[in-house]
Amino acid sequence: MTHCILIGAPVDSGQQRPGCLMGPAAYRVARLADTLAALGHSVEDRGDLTHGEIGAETAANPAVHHLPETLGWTRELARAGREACRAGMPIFLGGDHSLSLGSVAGVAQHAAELGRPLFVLWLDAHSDIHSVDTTESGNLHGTPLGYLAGRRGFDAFPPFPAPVPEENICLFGIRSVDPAELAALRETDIVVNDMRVLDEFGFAVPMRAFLDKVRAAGGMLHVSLDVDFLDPSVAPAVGTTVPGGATFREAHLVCELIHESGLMTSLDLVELNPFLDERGRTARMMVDLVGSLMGRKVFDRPTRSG
Ligand code: 4U7
Ligand code: MN
Ligand code: MN
Ligand code: MN
Repeated sequence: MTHCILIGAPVDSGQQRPGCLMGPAAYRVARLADTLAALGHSVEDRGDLTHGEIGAETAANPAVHHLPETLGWTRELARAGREACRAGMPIFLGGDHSLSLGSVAGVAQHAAELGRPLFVLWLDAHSDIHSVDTTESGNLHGTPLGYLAGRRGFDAFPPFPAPVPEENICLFGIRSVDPAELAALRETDIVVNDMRVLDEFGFAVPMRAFLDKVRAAGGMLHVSLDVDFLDPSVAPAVGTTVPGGATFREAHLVCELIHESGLMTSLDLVELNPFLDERGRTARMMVDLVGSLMGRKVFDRPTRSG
């Protein structure tokens, strides 16, 4: 059993469609805490963070918007994340994906203090590897992977505490990559399991390969789950839908494999926009997936991977 620490992060500044700030409330209404408790876990809800004091920083790239607010969130989330890691497993309730600029910074700081390698699994339609300099939309929810991988172009941000080595990062489910992101990815050793790979090999084989690598290294595993990893037909409540995503069962299988590995040490739930939802079904889907990530199964059987 795990001590789960819920951290509400009503971040809305990393993109331009209002509504993600309602995410933490929607997860609570969809009974996230009860779902975890029913699986035998202890749950501590630390409530919602705020971005704290903000400055007047500007970026050279004129497209970038809400930089000071995003920096405020980043500082606050890094602080709260590091603190929560010491007490249990943080589950960050977003909020748009710019929250991972801070959540992973806090987690990385903690892993560095323990002297353990950190691995990051990015479940997303997008690669989110822009920098502040390369983003064309100016939406900073497209940059967190660039920051945590230690890319250039984040001068306005605090230096990332312990950049995650490229080989420790796995993109999973992607199907929308901008030209500048493609150029960046081509230069890295990041494992790119795009939908083309998953169509051919299925979800289980590449997922097990990555989890085996984490286990062999004695690593900690941060999972960042973007709602748009899922196909819009099962998860419509997101501003950046991309067709051809994970089905209901594919997503659950991924979560079940992660649970069986016993490796996950922190989790982001990001990009839910409850204002775009249909009677709460996306919020409930996400809570359901957390159930699978945290041990819900139909039947007990010996597992192949652990
Ligand atoms: B998300 C995009 F142009 N790449 O930079 C951009 F396609 O956190 C999308 O994965 C970013 O939802 C999506 O704006 C960020 C776009
Ligand atoms: Mn996305
Ligand atoms: Mn994302
Ligand atoms: Mn999005």
